[in-house]
Amino acid sequence: MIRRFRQHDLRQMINLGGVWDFEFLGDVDVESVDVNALTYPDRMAVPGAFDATPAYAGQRGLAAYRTSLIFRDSTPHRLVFSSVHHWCRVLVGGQVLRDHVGGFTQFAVEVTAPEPGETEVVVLVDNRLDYQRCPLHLDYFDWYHFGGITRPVEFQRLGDLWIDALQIVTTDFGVRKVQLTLDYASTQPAGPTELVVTCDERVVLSESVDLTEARGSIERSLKLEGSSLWSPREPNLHLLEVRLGDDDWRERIGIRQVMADGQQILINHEPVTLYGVNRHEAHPQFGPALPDQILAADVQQLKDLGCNFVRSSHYPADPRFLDLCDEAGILVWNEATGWQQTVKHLTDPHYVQAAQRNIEEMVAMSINRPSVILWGLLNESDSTHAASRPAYEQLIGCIRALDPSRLVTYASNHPFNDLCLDLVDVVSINTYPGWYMGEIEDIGPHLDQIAAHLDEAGFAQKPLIISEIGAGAVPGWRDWNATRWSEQYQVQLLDAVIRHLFIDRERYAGLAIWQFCDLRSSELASRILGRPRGFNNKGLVDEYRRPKLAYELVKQHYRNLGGS
Ligand code: ADA
Repeated sequence: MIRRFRQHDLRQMINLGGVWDFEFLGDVDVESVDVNALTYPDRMAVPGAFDATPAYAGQRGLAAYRTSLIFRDSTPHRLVFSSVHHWCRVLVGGQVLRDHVGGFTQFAVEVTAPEPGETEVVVLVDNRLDYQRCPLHLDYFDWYHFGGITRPVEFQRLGDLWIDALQIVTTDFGVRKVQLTLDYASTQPAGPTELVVTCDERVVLSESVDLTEARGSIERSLKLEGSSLWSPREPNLHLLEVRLGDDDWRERIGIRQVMADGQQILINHEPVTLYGVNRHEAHPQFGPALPDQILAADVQQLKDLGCNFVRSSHYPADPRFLDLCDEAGILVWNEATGWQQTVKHLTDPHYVQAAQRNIEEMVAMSINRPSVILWGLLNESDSTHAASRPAYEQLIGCIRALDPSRLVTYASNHPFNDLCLDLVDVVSINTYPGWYMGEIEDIGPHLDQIAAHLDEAGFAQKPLIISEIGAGAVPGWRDWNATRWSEQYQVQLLDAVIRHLFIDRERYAGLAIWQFCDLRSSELASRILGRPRGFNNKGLVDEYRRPKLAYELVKQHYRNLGGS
């Protein structure tokens, strides 16, 4: 029996989810805030987005959240924030312990020698769009930047010796071999310590390790004999439990290997075609702070649609969503935060550094998820400029150094003049024929032209994914003329796309339709005038996940094609 969503059994942990004290401070300088003078007149849910609640809708500024903790002893403790939007400062017992830039990624706040007893935790959360403070979230992006403590928060007692990180990579799926890398930390060198690893409760390693340093890494190659492989059709998971001294770390792993071979993507040496959608983590009532029920319901709908693939456009997916994808056998393109970054951003060390940190955090939080087969970055950024290339090289290099076991891609909207496609394993193209340019009958010729150009440009031996394509349909808008914005037009366009890509053609390794659900967009006039209701309406379901006409069409195609 595999228990879910719990990384530790022995480590003392408290989920800090619930209702916290709250005060909205507005457009103030964070350095001028006297935390002791705050009165917290309101209450706010954690996880939650404060500006997805009626009282703070549309507000931008600084907000203060407060709760309290009890330290039972003075050994190191840690607060783990799964995501705060989109800049924050964490204070424990009145002391500033850390600032963090960017939503959608996990970070920890260490309390090394706490005073035993009850202590106040204050999180100053800023949702203003300020490039200097947070270059990862900018006002022109085609999604709304909500603010708040948007994913779960945990309080952990680490004790004197703890496992700091654990990475498990399949090195040879044929003989079920995995490489385990465990980082440990301690208050002082722990000396001889027991290390035990079990797989589905069977001991696969048991030894005494001599920890002569306060921090270090232990690497072991393990053969998990008798275990079954993970694949989209048979997503078999195994529970790996690692115990070091009195601490533990548990991961559900899938034994599988991903590679690109010519135009194909292979899982365990079997070719797989990706039938999928792009998905934002968004809901009118929760913003990006999706409750478990929505996460589970989204995965149900992806399965119902016949998808075997989802792209986490345009930021790292919630680890709880990835857990569900691991179980459902849905392959994931997990993407670092980015949206149409310009040459100016890509040549600015301030931006590139923040983007690299975001990548490091994304990889750390999802490295053990078998569903993740692709790392993505820099959606539709300016890869046509020679000056942008060093940033692509640095960031892609960073991903490869952290995880050579997965494929790397980025969604390009420059199929004819991209200068960085040689850096990736999979070529991915976003294009909107029949919507932003041309008519439905132009779709086939346009896609053929892209594929032919890429093949001639030297990428004939790389898999090709259409990573975005779609049409806006205002929910419920049906029209005799089947004009743009009607649900019928979306049906006609997606029908033409899917028939063109997959019927009698083998060039395409996958498709991610733009998009799964409608979502609130940027409120800049330049954007909103092309976004009826203030929403990007290209969803197969609306923002409340109610299916549009195109849902059934895609479902029929994907199921016939064999998505799931
Ligand atoms: C781009 C972008 C998406 C979305 C889409 C659209 O391709 O990557 O985030 O904005 O266009 O709907 O126009």
